[in-house]
Amino acid sequence: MENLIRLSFLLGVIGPSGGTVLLVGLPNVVNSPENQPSGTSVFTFSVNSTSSLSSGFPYIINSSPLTKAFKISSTPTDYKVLTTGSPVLDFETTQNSFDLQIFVQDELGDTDLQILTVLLTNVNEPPVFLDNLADQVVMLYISEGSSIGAIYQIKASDPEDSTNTLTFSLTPASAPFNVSPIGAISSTKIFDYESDPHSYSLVVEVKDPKGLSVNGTLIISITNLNDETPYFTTTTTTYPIPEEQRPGTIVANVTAQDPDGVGFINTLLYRINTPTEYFTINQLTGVIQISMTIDREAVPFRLHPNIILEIEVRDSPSGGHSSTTVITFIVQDMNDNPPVCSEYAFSKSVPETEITGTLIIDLNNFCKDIDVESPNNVFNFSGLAGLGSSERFQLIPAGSGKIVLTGNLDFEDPNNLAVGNEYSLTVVVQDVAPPYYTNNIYVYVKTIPVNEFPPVFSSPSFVFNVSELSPPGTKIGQLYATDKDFPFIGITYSIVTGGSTLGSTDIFWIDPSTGNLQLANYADYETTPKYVFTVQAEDSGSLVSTASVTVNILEANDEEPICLPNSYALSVPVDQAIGTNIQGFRLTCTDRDSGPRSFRYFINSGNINNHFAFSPDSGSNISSLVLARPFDYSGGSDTTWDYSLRVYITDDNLLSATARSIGVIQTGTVTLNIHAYIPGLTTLRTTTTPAVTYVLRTANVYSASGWYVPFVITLGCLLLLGLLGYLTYILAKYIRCRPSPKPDTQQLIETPEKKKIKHDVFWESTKINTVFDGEAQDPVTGHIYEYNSKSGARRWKDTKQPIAAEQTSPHVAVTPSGPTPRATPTKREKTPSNPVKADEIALRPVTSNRLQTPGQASPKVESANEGSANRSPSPRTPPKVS
Ligand SMILES: *[C@@H]1O[C@H](CO)[C@@H](O)[C@H](O)[C@H]1NC(C)=O
Ligand SMILES: *[C@@H]1O[C@H](CO)[C@@H](O)[C@H](O)[C@H]1NC(C)=O
Ligand SMILES: CC(=O)N[C@H]1CO[C@H](CO)[C@@H](O)[C@@H]1O
Repeated sequence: MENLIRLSFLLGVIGPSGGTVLLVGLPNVVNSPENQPSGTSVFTFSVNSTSSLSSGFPYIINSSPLTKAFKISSTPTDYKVLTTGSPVLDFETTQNSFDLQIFVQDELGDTDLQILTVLLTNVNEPPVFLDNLADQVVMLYISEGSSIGAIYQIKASDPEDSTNTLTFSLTPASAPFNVSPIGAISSTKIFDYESDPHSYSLVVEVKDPKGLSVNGTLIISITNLNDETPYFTTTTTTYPIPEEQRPGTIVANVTAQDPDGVGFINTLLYRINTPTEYFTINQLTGVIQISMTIDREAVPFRLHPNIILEIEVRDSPSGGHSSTTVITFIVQDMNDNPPVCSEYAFSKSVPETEITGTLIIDLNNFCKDIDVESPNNVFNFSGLAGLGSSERFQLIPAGSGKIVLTGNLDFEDPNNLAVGNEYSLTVVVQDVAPPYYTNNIYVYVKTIPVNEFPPVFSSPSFVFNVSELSPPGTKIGQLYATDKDFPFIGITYSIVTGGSTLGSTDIFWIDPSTGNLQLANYADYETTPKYVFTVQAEDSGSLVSTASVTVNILEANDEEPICLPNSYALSVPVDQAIGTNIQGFRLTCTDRDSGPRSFRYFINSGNINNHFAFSPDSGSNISSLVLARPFDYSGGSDTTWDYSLRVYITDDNLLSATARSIGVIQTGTVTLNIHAYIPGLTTLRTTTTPAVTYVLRTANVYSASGWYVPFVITLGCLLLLGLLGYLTYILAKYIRCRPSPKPDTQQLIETPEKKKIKHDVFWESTKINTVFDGEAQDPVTGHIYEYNSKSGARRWKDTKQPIAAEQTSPHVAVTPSGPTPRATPTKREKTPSNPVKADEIALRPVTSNRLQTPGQASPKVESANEGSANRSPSPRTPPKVS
């Protein structure tokens, strides 16, 4: 709608005008200075109108040249042409004249149009910068140390005339810069970044000839150069550090500075020049850390605990400046090692006699602490304990490792028995510095028994009795010795042969362990009735004591009576008087261990009708055989002519009855053969008793293979039968008319064979030794005669020359005629002093004994008989024929 109105207004202007709107006061030309800012009033005018103006009017509808540098604003009273400031109208650069067509229209459509010419007027302007100073602060950087000289060229000109000379000045004037007339700024000194201001702010003033000026700001910064050597700021050069620090532990801060300034702080680089594996340094911060645990006790720190490092700081990774310093780490000892002992268990043996104050063991010799410095390497001992140890062992001085005996270990002390012979001690070895490491040490003290006392016999002398009958092995007694030593470790007994009893150990044996004294052999009282010897008791430690031992050998009846003759043949006439000695027979007994009065005689068997007895029957070593009861053959009481007596001789006569029952009785035995005969009867008795020896001799007068042998034997037998018949006849006749016995006048032996030998066709050579084995007294003459108990042969005895008679007595050879070479008288006479012959030995037991009636016993004869018994048991003289 409004546009339609405006269009119509325009049409009206162009058409007929006759309206009431007028622009008042608009000159044709108006001057306006150049370069006016926006809103500057150029011209004021008013409008005369009867009606209201249309909105937006008055209005610059056109300008020449076209510009928007002007506008119209209204006030309550008038209207003003103002500069818009855009564009700024500059005299030197824009058109200087502008025609403004100002149009106004009211609501009635009335319009007016006028032209206002604006002429720009020139105004003097200050110079302008042609460089960056024109619109900003210019930053300039110059390195420190740069040489003096131009640093900047100002470019400025005067807008009115570029040829105008401008003047330049700098403020503040104190700044070490100046500006030349042509605008060249120069430094007036060599800058040191470290000592001078790092920047300068300069105001550059440029004046034109008319005095207008323009200011520009110039900031000059001095740039730092790496021209300085860094230096260490750390003043500490010695660092004591504990040993055994863990890797990573910070042990030192090395700091350095670079005079080049703050801007270069991060470029300082640290390093350790000395080769080391124990430290590292942070190359940026200079912090030194442990990289490997250091053991003060190890080589080389044990001897050289100082570690010297050269530290270098450099202000550039490459090149640049560097300096070094030396720091020293002193590795300090820590108590990181306990006391260590080579052993923790010790065994010591101590004699029981060890005296108080003896050092048992010094544990210091076995323990050490490898820590280097005191007190880390100092330790002590304490807490000595153990059963029974308090009274006996102490650490002296206290705390030391010296265990000293302070009590007694005597085994013989009963108080010590409770503990035994070994003490178990514990000791604690401990550091004296924290953390107080400890270790237990065990000391076993074994008490060794000492042989202090010799064995002592229960008695200084011992007397034992032992029977000589006791067999080897018989215990004689016990020797007992004691030893005060404890523990008792055995006594060895032995016989120390002493004095005159050499060889006693052959008889005795002592059990080395028990002291039992035993027989090792038979002891013979008859040889040695008493032994005295020394016995020794020896303990295991060779301490010895002795005792005297007397062993009495008790005589025992171990020998049997030996009686001679022990076998005999006797003859007794039937009319022998009672109580008389039979044929003078007697037994002579000896006993090596029994006295002469200890014999008892009794006849054990064969004593039929008790005809015989021994007198005395006890109490003598000689007893005679006597006739106890008379013979009575005629009355028929006796029928036996031959008696065989077994005689026992015991040696217990002196013993009591009880002793006999328990004692040992030895018995000898004698066998007697007794023949009773009728006196006066001559007989030839061929017996086998030892009294007669038959020697049967045959001569080789015929050949066994001859034809005549059977004939001769038959003939011989017939002749022998005839002879026997004749002899029987003779005997019968003789007995029948026998005269009364007259032993002292009759020859009792005849040799009836003499008449017959001429008929013999063979030789029988018989040698008979007539032995007079008995003696008797002729009741008529009182003379003693000898008789043969077997044959009854008798002879008078020559009591004055008994030995000579016996020695010279020839054999009685009752032989047939013929050669008997052995019985020649010449040979006998040549050897009177040595009559013993082989064929006579058998006769000896008989011939060497004679019975003797008790009343006629003559010591002289006895001794003579005994003395000659061995030398000359000679045969008796041939019987005397009276
Ligand atoms: C070294 O410096 C670091 C950091 O500044 C600090 O934590 C440390 O305690 C210092 N160490 C020594 C030993 O000075
Ligand atoms: C017999 O005993 C006596 C002492 O009574 C003695 O002198 C004599 O020698 C003894 N005879 C024999 C053979 O022992
Ligand atoms: C136009 C202008 O600001 N001029 C100033 C330039 O600097 C000098 C010195 O500082 C002043 O004195 C001027 O007024």
